[in-house]
Amino acid sequence: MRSVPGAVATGPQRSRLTAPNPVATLPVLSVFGELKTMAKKHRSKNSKSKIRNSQPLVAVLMGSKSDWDTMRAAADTLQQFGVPNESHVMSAHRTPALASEFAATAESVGIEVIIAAAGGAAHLAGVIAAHTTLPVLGVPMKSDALNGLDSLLSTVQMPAGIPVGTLAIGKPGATNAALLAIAILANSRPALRKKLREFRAGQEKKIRETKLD
Ligand code: RP5
Repeated sequence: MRSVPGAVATGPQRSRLTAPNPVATLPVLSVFGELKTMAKKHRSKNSKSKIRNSQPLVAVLMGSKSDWDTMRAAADTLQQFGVPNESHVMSAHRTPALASEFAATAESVGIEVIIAAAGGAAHLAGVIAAHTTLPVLGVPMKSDALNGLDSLLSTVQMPAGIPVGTLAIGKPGATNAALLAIAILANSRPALRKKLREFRAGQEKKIRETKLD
């Protein structure tokens, strides 16, 4: 076993990405049978969640560790609502096989929503969405060159057929991606719906009670 270059796990699932390099071991990326077998073996050895003994329901993916400062807002929000989640770095262009493999097998391991963040020519969310019918929420990262406008357009402008629900650029988008993931999960989880309502009520109370100097 060795680390996959450019795919360092961030957060709770650090060990999950120390799989054999799929690029090296799989000559044909579209052989999903093989990919699935490999991913299943890998996941069964690395099934820890940030919330103990819980199967992650949301995966937070990002193209680079440099995105983590922003994307920890998504992981923290999920954590705040008690939603089991996992965070990983994987890239559509630097680790294409790993990204495809993760997306193609996510549903079979219990993931229900995938959040995918990337910057620049940001195609991670689109590539992930291409390999799964799970809802994929894209978060455009603020970029140095164009302040995130490049990331936004690359993520949001999916041609008809493969949707990516795109949130705002940067931290607001990261937080809202988590809240939207929670709203999706809450459709079949009344306790989560209740928490979401309480969260909204808390926000409302804060604004109503705001006094200016
Ligand atoms: C994208 O390129 C990443 O999502 C990141 O936002 C951007 C820059 O990556 P680094 O050069 O910082 O690794 O793939």
